[in-house]
Parts: sequence; structure tokens; C-alpha cells
Amino acid sequence: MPIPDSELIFNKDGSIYHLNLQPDHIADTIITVGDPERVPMVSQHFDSIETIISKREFVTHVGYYKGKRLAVISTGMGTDNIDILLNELDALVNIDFVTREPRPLEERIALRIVRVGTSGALQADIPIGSHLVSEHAVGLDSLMQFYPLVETGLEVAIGAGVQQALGLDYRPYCVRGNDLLREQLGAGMVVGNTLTCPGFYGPQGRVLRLDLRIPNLIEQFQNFRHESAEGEFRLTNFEMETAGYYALGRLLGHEVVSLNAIVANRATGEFATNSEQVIGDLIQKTLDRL
Ligand code: R1P
Ligand code: URA
Repeated sequence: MPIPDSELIFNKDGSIYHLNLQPDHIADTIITVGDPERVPMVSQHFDSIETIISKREFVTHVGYYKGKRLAVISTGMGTDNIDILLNELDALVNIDFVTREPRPLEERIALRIVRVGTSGALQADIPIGSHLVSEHAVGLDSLMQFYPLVETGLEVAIGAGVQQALGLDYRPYCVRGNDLLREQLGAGMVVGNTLTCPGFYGPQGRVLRLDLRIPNLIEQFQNFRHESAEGEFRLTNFEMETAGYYALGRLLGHEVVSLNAIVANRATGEFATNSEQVIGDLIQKTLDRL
């Protein structure tokens, strides 16, 4: 059955609704960044740029780095945007735009998607300026209320533990990322467990003029532990997208890794004065490892 016009939406030029891209625009390896201004920070290193396309917060440059075809796309902030990004990227490679039918299993393409984003450390021993690769992601957002994510026993237990520690009335989801990609791209980085929050202020325990419903939220995050045969699990850092990437990557069959430039430390109260350099170094490291 063809997917109806209202579900798989094309622009007049045949490009997909939000990303504004057509299937031959995209590369199999994609670097994603939150801030549209970070896209040229990546593509400035390319040997050549063949495509520049943008719509809303989704700015895409496609080109070659040391002979390898790469795309860099900005996503804006939040897992709601990651829902759009992953579904539309998947459609570009795994749905036939003419017949509007999903491609058969044997023709499916697994994309390699690398998030290069900023993040705040939760633990005092993770200094600002460090680079952290996310092993697990725990999602406090509601995206996985709408998809049949299958979690391992350990993932369910971690999510349930976070629910209990914070007194939430829903169980956060938990997803381990792709081990091979983490080892390849995250070599030498801090290996951590990333908490994905549905906001930058209250959900990350920041108080400006509004009090928080959960007292001592940062301490609750910092002190959370889950013991299992795999060892001790603690939350190391937070941001706003990684859990959505890992969960949708698992569901759609794409390889995803989240690399974090630590620009804040909530245990010490510091914010990096050189955040551009911290993220710039992570971009260079990522390009050289792909
Ligand atoms: C908040 O300032 C934003 O920074 C982090 C968070 O996940 C959120 O998107 O990532 P980016 O630097 O990739 O945008
Ligand atoms: N991005 C976040 O979401 N939180 C931080 O503290 C820093 C960057």
C-alpha cells in the first residue's frame, strides 16, 4: 500500500517536507549538530561542497572530506526535532519516493549518524573541555510513549530506577548505543551515560525565577546509581537529543553515536569560556575518525 500524501509529505520539487532534501542529496554518513551555525564549522573542512539546502532549523551541507562523501545537518534542539530528522532521513534511503512504498528488507540502507553536540557534565570528575561518548542514553522526554521500543532488562531497570529516584509518574526509557561506532569514534574519550532532558532550564535543574517541582534535582541526577552484573551505572552528563537518536536508531536500523563536547559542569558551577574551541576540536576529531 502506498503511504498516503498526508503521512509522507513532499514539497513541490519532490523533496521531503522538513529536511527539503531529495534521495540523491544525502550521504550514508551524516554528522548532525544542533546549531545551524555549526554546519559551516564542519563543512569548512570539506575538500568540496556539492549541496547546500536549508529549511527552518535544518541546514544541510553535503560534500567530500579527504575523498569521503559526508553530509552535515543541523537539527535545532530537542527530541521532537530528532523524530523529524530520523524519520525523514530514513524515508530518503528506505522508502521509494515514486511508489511511496518502503523498500524490501534486503534493500534497506543503514545510515551512520554521528551527533556532535554540546552537553553539561553532572559529575565533578568530568571537566569542562572534555569529550564524552554516550554509552547509554536515558530519555526523560515523551517521544518513546509513541513507539514500540524494545528495551533490554538492564535498560528497563535503569529507567525504573530513575523513575523511582525522581518520583516521576512515568518510566524514562533507556537505550544503549551502537558499540562499534562508540569504540571507533569515541576512542580516548570519557565513556558516559547521557540523560536527555525535555528542556534546558527546569528539566536540567536550572533555577532562574521558577522553583522546581523536584527538590535537589541535580543532586538526584548526580547520586543516581544502578548496580548490575555489568557494574555500576551512573549518569554523567545531560543534553536534549541523545536518547531520541539512540531509540529511533534502534527502531529504524541505523547506526548512531552521540559525541558530547562538555561545556558546563553542574557540580562545580563552571561554564566553558572557550566552548567554540571545545566543539571545534570535537568536530576535527570526528572528521578524522570517520
Ligand atoms: C542546548 O543549549 C542545546 O545544546 C545541546 C543540547 O542538546 C541542546 O540542543 O546540544 P547542541 O549543542 O547540539 O545543540
Ligand atoms: N547543553 C545542555 O543541554 N545542557 C548544558 O548544560 C550544556 C549544553
